[in-house]
Amino acid sequence: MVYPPVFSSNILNQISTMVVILQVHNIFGANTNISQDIRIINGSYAFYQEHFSYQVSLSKFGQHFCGGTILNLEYIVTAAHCIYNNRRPSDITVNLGSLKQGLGVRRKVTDIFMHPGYDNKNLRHDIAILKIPSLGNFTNFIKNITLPDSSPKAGTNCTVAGWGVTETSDSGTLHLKYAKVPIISTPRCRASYKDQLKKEMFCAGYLEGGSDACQGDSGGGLICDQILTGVVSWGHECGEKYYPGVYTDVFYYKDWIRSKSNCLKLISSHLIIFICLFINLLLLK
Ligand code: 4AZ
Repeated sequence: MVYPPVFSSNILNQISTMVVILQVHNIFGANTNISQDIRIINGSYAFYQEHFSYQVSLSKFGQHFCGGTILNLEYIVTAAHCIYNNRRPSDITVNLGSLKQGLGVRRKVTDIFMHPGYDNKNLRHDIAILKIPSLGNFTNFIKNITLPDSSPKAGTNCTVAGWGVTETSDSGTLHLKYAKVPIISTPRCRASYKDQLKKEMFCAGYLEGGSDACQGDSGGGLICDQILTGVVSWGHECGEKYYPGVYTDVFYYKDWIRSKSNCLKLISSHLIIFICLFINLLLLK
């Protein structure tokens, strides 16, 4: 188990979570036939919100459509393909701090930065940044995640989570699910995806098939040792033999992410506006 149980003061919340988990299992029927799974496919229900405090759901008209990860108090990282057909910021709501879809804190997106190189045909540069009104401060349930200092290492054990399609539900899950997936080396993954696997992408999952992200999990983070290492991007089906999930390599985009979401940038742009106003005033005199 990646997330060893810890004792929380919020016992009631945990009990209600457990009740929902039991109910969800009951509604859909717990799947015991793991080898038959083709899609998340062999994941588990998240139990402690604290362990997924970086995870957000993006919704449009109340409907979940993608995942995302909290970068800082004002910025979320997601996949560009999630935003490609949703370009109006105010149509997108970021839902934070809840394992259950539709609950928790909500923020309407105020600005979208899609990677300028994003290509909807081959999903290159599948990364986007969303701006939200400041969260004010972080809590145990809503927290940011760290950006990587190095490229992904094959064999590292990571976690992917989302409300996407599961082995038992084509419409996704109301309660957050997660799966543990190891990073697969590029040569091994290229054997499957050939030149569709570009240098700014990497694979995680199981070549023998099994746990995987799926539709609706896109945009969510692949977290390795508490670091945002990948963004759920694409794959051939879900959980299929020889076809692990493909992720955007966050390290590759670190400078771009920083340039869009860093408060230094904001300070400098405000400074520029201030200097411009000052010069204008001087000229008017
Ligand atoms: C999708 O359609 C999708 N198995 C996301 C992830 C994967 C496949 C498809 C990876 O959004």
